Amino acid sequence: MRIEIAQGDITTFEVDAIVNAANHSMLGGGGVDGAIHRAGGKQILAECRRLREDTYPTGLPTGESAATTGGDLPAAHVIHTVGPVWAKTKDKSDELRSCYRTALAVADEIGARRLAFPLISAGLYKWPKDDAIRVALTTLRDTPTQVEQATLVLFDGATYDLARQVAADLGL
Ligand code: AR6
Repeated sequence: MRIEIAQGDITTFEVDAIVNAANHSMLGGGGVDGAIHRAGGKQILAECRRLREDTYPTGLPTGESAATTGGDLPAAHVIHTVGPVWAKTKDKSDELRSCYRTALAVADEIGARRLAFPLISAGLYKWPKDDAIRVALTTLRDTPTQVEQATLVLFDGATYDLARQVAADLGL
């Protein structure tokens, strides 16, 4: 799989699926979640509600992923995942890695070959950005998948520069 790093608003990316850093409720929120629901329209929310009723009555668990339509987005699908809230006293890296792994597994199930990922947990959930980037890139590198291209999308210039640096340090 080719791994790319880009700066911008993930809702504009013309890929098969974009990944959403959602929460357990799947009913929207702030950050990238809010942007995706705003740009994608109410079809996404309708499918999220259906998933809650049929499959996740108590919410989408941390580290798991589920797909809906992309609604009005250029991407055909949104793969919703729930990152862990960062905690100083507990290492939740396995849960963060699981987000990337399960998103790739869902992409394989729905046949999405080109994906765009936000930097999961690195906003409202406060994960330190350099470590969030390292976890994202190494998990994408190490997970077997039929996905051909994964783009890590950084919203602001400083985080994009940091991602380029971390990628170079990892030899990517
Ligand atoms: N495109 C790309 N990246 C974005 C965009 C965008 N349009 N908007 C924000 N980011 P966050 P989390 C970046 O907070 O930390 C929501 O309320 C942002 O700069 O969206 O996993 C959910 O409902 C940051 O680097 O997700 C949950 O309650 C990254 O996306 C909670 O936030 C992730 O920030 C999830 O928190």
